Amino acid sequence: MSRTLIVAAAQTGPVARGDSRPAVVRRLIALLREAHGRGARLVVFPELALTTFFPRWWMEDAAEIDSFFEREMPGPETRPLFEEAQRLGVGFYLGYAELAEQAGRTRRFNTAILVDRAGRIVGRYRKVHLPGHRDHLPDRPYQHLEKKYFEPGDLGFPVWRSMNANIGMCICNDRRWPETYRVMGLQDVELVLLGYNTPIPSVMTPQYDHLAAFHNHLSLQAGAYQNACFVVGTAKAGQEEGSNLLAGSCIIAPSGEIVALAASKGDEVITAACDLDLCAINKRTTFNFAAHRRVEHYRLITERTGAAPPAG
Ligand code: CDT
Repeated sequence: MSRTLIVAAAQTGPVARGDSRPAVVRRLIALLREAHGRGARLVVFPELALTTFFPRWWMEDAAEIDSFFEREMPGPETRPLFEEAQRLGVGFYLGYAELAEQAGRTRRFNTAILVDRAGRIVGRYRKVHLPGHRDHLPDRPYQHLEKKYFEPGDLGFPVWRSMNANIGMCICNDRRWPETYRVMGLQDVELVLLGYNTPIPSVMTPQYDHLAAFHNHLSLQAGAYQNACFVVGTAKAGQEEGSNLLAGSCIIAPSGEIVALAASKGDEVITAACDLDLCAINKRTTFNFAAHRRVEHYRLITERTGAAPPAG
């Protein structure tokens, strides 16, 4: 039986600070319907898809901060997306800001969920590699305060067997780190799903702003090739509250080739027919981990966090 799955990246254009959740959810549903009309059975939405990219602003008022977070998923405003996806028989990835009450403590994460075709949440991922800074830098027109608003994810990089595929998730900056893909590769991942908000100029590396699109694809293509899996990267793109967000949503094959690419900076669906059995080519040969990895030489990867020069 063919394991070809039509997958969609549902890129969105900007979401304004004043856009209501129901209005954003209506946009996501329109994209979901378009993807379904093109045969997609799995749709990937962006990181923090329900709101504007609020970590660009320093905020101190707790109620204002909490207004960007979801306390339940689905909640009354997001349930229509779940219901429509279930009606259409389409699974999806959705990024959002999660407020969780755990062991008597309020915790905030940059989260993505995997929802199966029956509308059940089958996977939850909390962003591990939080970029930016936590201190107030008021001289900048835009900041990148993910380290202030979120805790690092506490769930690792699981892979779920769902929809006849081995599926993993990560979020935005995670895509730049080879460890992200390799931990999932070691669980035989076939599809890595991720959403992103990549502001240009970057607060970290303005020297490389002209290379933002290149670095995006470089990271996604390397992750796919070196771990013999498909990667779906979905942007929130365009001029959002005066900040420019990178577009370039794409679907990458296990060969590392881009097989679908968004052409706009707005709401746009791209699809690819992903033959999941193609993953086996490199999983059995060049990247047959069991045959070729030499873990005795990789200890520094988990023992040391920051780089240190050689002794002497
Ligand atoms: N959202 C997110 O993770 N954005 C980062 C920007 C890094 S610059 C602080 C990214 O990797 O695209």
